[in-house]
Order: sequence, then structure tokens, then C-alpha cells
Amino acid sequence: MAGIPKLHYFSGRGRAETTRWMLAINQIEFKNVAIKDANMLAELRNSGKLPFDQMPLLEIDGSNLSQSSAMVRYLARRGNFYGDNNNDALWCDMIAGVVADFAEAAMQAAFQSTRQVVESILTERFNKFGPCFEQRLIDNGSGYCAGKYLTFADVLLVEALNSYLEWIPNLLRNFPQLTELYNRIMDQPGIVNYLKSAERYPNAGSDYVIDVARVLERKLPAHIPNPNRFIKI
Ligand SMILES: N[C@@H](CCC(=O)N[C@@H](CS)C(=O)NCC(=O)O)C(=O)O
Repeated sequence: MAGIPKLHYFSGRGRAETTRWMLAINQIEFKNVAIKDANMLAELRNSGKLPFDQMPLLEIDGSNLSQSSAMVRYLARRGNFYGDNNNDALWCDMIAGVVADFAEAAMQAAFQSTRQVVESILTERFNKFGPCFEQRLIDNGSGYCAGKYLTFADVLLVEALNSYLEWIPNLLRNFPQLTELYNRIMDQPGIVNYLKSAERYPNAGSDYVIDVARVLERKLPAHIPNPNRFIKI
């Protein structure tokens, strides 16, 4: 028996969050394993479970999965969230690619110096990509990004929008198709349950940034006091 899937990562959303949403849409129960310091990371590195020496790590179905994009696609195939044919799959992959570009700014938000900086970066990214996402939904005509049904592309897009909305709540006011998609995905039972569960981390703040620096023994952004505190000398 493989047991309940385990997701090893820092104590936050970061690059593990898309996998959590894909576990959620599949209604697969899972546990976060929070890596809290350099010793825990060293132990994980020595376990032989990280083929590329990176987190996140997803232990599922007796395998150790690396690379969040591979985890997402594994879970998309497992739950039939990859469309009906090659063309749907191509659109899923194209949208997953652009959503990764779009989502990066929200993932980096906690590392920025002020709220104004974050809002200005996110607004610029949304102004670039938001109209393309809206147009894609109009062109596809099914209410979803790719093919006729819900796919992992929809889940990734809504996960990214959810992060943006935490900073800019009225972001979607002139985007009716995106709003409809957003509400539809947010109403999925697995997503509803995940978002109110103990496995959902809050929007990252400076605590998360400090956590990451402590685990990786890296420099903090200059605006955080004592930025070299975790560097070994
Ligand atoms: N493309 C990878 C990126 C993985 C990645 O950069 N992981 C970072 C933490 S977010 C890491 O493990 N850094 C430590 C290291 O590379 O030594 C993914 O999405 O899984």
C-alpha cells in the first residue's frame, strides 16, 4: 500500500501550490511535509528521493515525483484532466506554459519590498495576459480553456488568478468569461475542501521569505532586517 501522498516543501505555497490544487481537483487526500530548516533539507537530500536535488517532492503511488510541471501533468492524466485529444492536450500545455509565466509574479510577491511594488507588477502582468485569457475563453466557446471540459489548464489559471485576487480584489471586474471560469473552478468540491483544509497555507508574507532563506541558508532581500543572518561564514 502506497499510503497517503506526501508533499515535501517549505511551509508555504510557492512551487508546490499547483500540485496541491491538482491533488484537490482529483479529490486525493494528501499531507504537507514542511521542511523547516537546513537539517531537514539535508536529510531529504540524503534520502535519495530527490532526483534533481530540488523540492517540491511528491510521494504518490509508490513513486517520488520531482518538477512541479511533471506532478501537475501526472495528476492531470490520472484524473482525466488533459482533454479528449492531441489538440486539447496541446492547448492545455500552451496555457500551462503561459500561466507559469503569469503566475511567477504572484509567487515572487512576498519577496518584494512594498505592497505598491507588488500591485504595480501584478497589474502590469495582468494587463498583458488577462485579455489573452479572456479571448481564449471566447474563442474556445466551451467555458473552459481547452476542449469541452475542465482540464488542468483551467485549474492552473484559476490558481494563479486566486493569488492575484488576494492582492487586487477587483481584478476581474471587466472580464466576464474569466469570472465565470474562476467561479466554476472555485466551486469544485475538491477545491472547496482543500481551500478550507489545514493543508492550505496563507498568502506568503515576510515569515515565508525568512523561512525559505533559513532552509536554503541564503541571503534575504535587502529590505528585511539582518539580510545575511542565515549565511554560514
Ligand atoms: N522547476 C522546478 C523548480 C524547483 C526549485 O527551484 N526548487 C527550489 C525551491 S522552490 C529548490 O529546491 N532549491 C534548492 C536547490 O535547488 O538547491 C519545479 O517547479 O519543481
